[in-house]
Amino acid sequence: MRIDAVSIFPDYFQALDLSLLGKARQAGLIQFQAHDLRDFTFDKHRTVDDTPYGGGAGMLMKPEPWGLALDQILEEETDATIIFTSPAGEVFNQSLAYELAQENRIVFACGRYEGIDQRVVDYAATKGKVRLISIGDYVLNGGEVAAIAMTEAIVRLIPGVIGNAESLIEESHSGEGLLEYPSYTKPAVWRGLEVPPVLLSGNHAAIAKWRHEQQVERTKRVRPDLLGE
Ligand code: 6GU
Repeated sequence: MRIDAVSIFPDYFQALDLSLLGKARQAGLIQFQAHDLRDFTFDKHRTVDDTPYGGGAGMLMKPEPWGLALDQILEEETDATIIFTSPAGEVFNQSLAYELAQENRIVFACGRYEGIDQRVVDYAATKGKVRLISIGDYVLNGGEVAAIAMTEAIVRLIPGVIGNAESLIEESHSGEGLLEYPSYTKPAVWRGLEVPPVLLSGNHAAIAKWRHEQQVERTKRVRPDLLGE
């Protein structure tokens, strides 16, 4: 998979050099390239924003640099998914991460200010599959952190990126739709706090039952919406 991100703060994406994602890139499992939107401007101030037609607060990102950036990044590519990060988009979740992990090419268009001229979205739709995606019901200053979060969630699902594929099955938000159970490691007593005795019992059926009860209890308590309640 190849992922590109267009932003006025491409340095944000240095975070993707680290850890598992960095290893996946070194192993050639993914290619990632960040692009500076200002490289597609021609004026002295490298202007990317302007006032909105019809009035209203704040500045909007102007279309011309976006058009040039998308043309250069996509060239003859017709099969890319172009994701506009937007608090007004569909909400990202694990099933969307699985869906996007099947793609060959993803381009993140990271908006700042009050957003991007709508014609950029309409133009992008002539070049590939467009989606507007939010990472939750709160407002960020720009889409960079959202694009990094989505990239991490997507890339770790690509076969070979996570060494232990089993750890993908048991985690929260996959499979059964329950949150993960609490986990413990050694020592058995730490600062007077004990590991639940069932985990030391060696009784695998009892351990599985306890873990499932913990999952249901935790999910009911903090995320009743996952249970349809
Ligand atoms: Cl994708 N962008 C911005 N600016 N804010 C957000 C978001 C995205 N998702 C949640 N809040």
